[in-house]
Order: sequence, then structure tokens, then C-alpha cells
Amino acid sequence: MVNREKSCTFANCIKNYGAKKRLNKPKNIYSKYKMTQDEQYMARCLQLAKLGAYYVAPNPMVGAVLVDSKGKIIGEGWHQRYGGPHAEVNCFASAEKREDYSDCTLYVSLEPCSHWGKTPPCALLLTEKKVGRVVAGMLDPNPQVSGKGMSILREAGIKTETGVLEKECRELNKRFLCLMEKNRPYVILKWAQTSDGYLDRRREEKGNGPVVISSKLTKQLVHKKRAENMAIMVGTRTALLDDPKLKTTHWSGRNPLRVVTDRHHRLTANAQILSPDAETIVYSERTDWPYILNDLAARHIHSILVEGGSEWLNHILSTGIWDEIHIEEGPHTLAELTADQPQPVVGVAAPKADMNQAICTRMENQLLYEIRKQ
Ligand code: AOF
Ligand code: ZN
Repeated sequence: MVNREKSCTFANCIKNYGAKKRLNKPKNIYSKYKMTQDEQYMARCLQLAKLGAYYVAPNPMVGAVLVDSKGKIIGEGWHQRYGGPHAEVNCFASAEKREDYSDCTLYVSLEPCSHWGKTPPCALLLTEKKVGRVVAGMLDPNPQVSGKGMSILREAGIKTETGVLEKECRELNKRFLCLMEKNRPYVILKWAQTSDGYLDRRREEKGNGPVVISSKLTKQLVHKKRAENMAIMVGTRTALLDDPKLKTTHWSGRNPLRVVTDRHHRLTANAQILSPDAETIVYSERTDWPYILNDLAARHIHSILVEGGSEWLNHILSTGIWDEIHIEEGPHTLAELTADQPQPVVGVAAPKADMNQAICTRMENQLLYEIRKQ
């Protein structure tokens, strides 16, 4: 991915858009202070955990390292795929075999589990291995675990510690944590707008394609976002007019579950959103946002990317039940992009977001804004 943020003149952003926008300096979360030894090993756990991206959902990404008394890493592992062995199991599988690891510290980015799930409890494994000390990045909010893993370890006489690089551990698994703590998926609203703030021109008929705002590169970025989230949603109008596939064609990873509303049963069987190569849920009886989120949570969906259209985006913004907004702004006005269309062209206004909170980066000529719910 190309990031030309240095070539974006900050002063111009402010001048042109009349909003305070910050450039997102690549921030090294570990560089502000000298890390303790525990933090350094936890940072390695986070690196390993990320290798599970795209394949472990709705489970969290978890990494583990085993360190001997001299500070040498003698084992590493991460949760690689949903239903597969947990990070701790893979970590010991990579380590030299010993009867007793009492001189070692096991670092893991999430509290070791205490439940019999698809695999046996990791906390028991650590007691069997006679590990001397366990350092966890954060407690596991899963009600089946939630502190019980650390209790098992303490009761077995193992020294324990939690909350090392906790902020970073939480950030990595913000989607899993949202499902566990709020019992709803993490919601990301995404749209592309022209430089004068339009999503599209008003269209009444199918077959008359949308105004193209994204570039080749940012389209790929959208597919990456699709792969990072478990579900993707559009409203009926977008499904009918654009006939999108909503798949992850230009990035590795799974296709998200496609979610569409259709109160008046207007979608036909040949709609691409219903293609058999990815799953789809159509909500037609109840289509209110809290209901949809509740239903998706019951299906263990930990995240949803809402790609439009304007009615749904505005509605969700009005409910306040969202977590992030990602806006892509192209360099051209609606008039420039529709000069070859029959005139006059009527624009569909982009939703209003609080741009004072936006972090701005740049990908070639496209500005990318990210807003986090405060
Ligand atoms: C760990 N280490 O690497 C992971 C943990 O269905 P299961 O058996 O795979 O259990 C999934 C739950 O286990 C998940 O919701 C989370 O609470 C925990 N994940 N725990 O000790 C790991 N991935
Ligand atoms: Zn486990």
C-alpha cells in the first residue's frame, strides 16, 4: 500500500475542508518510553497474535512466548485458526520437551482459558507443564473464563501477572471484546464521498452504475476491511441499484457474511448478493438496527462493516450504535465525475460526521479519514 502522507500539505487540508484534521503520523505505540522486559515479550506475543488475522474469528487473536531463566525465548505460538489449538498449546509444541518449566515465564496476550471448549483448558496445560510464572496481557472477558484462568494458575502456586500492554492487547481484539462486553458486533460505517461531499448522484434505475469515487488501490483497501470483519451490510436500495457481490475478491481471507434488509421482498433470486459462493442473511420482518445487531450477536458475529446506502448510514448514526467511521474522499467534485451524464445531476449528500475527531491519512490522491466513537 502506498502512503504519501508526507506529500499531503496539512495546511491545505484545513483550508480546503474547513475542518481541523490531523495527519496520522505512523505511531509506534512502543516508542514513547523504554519498555520493561515483560512488555518486550508481550510485544512479541502481539506480533505473533496478528498472524492469526482473518482466520480465527470470532475467537480473539492470541500469541504466546515461553522464556527461560536467561531471558531466551524457547517457544512461540499463536492461535492460527478457529477451532484449532490455542496459542499456549502451539507455544509448547514448538519448545524443547522438558518435565518441568518452573524456571520459565509464559507470556500470553490473553488470560489462559479455563473452560473445556473445542480444546482443553490452557490454564490446566500450564499447571501440568509446571511453568514458574505466567504474564497475561489482559483478562479474558468471555464469561466462561473471566478471571478463572488466572485463579487456576494462582491456586497451583504459579506466580501471575495481568495487564501488561493491556491497551494494545485490547486494541488488537476490539471486535471480540465488543461482542463479549456489549453483546453486539463492533460496527464500522464506511463510505466514499466526492470532494464536495456527495456519495453518488440520485439514480432511480438499476444498470445505471454509481459514481466511481474510489481508486484501484482504495478498492483493494475496502476488500481488506471486508476480510477483517465478519459481516458486511447494505440496505435494499443499494442491493437493488448496484447489485453488489460484497465479496473479498482482492484480499486474502474469508468472505464476510452478507447482510441485507428487504422489507418489501423486492430482491430477486438472481441478485448477486444472494450468490451461493458466500453466505447471506436477508432481514425482512424486523429491520431495526438494535434487532439486527442482537440477532447477529446470537450468531457469534463479532463485527460488521456497513457499506451503505445513505439511509442506513444516517439511521445508524442517529442511533449512536456504532464504533468507527471510515470515510474515503476522492479529489473530484460530483459535477466533475458526472460531466458525461444527462444534466441536471442531483447529488446524494454524504452523512455528516464530526470531522474534528478524524485522523486523516492519504493514499495517492484519496484522503482517508477514521473517526472513533468517543
Ligand atoms: C486462550 N488461548 O489462543 C485463545 C483463547 O472454542 P474454543 O475452545 O477455541 O475457545 C474459544 C475461547 O477461548 C474464546 O472465546 C476465548 O475466550 C478463548 N480464546 N484462549 O487461552 C487462545 N484463542
Ligand atoms: Zn485456551
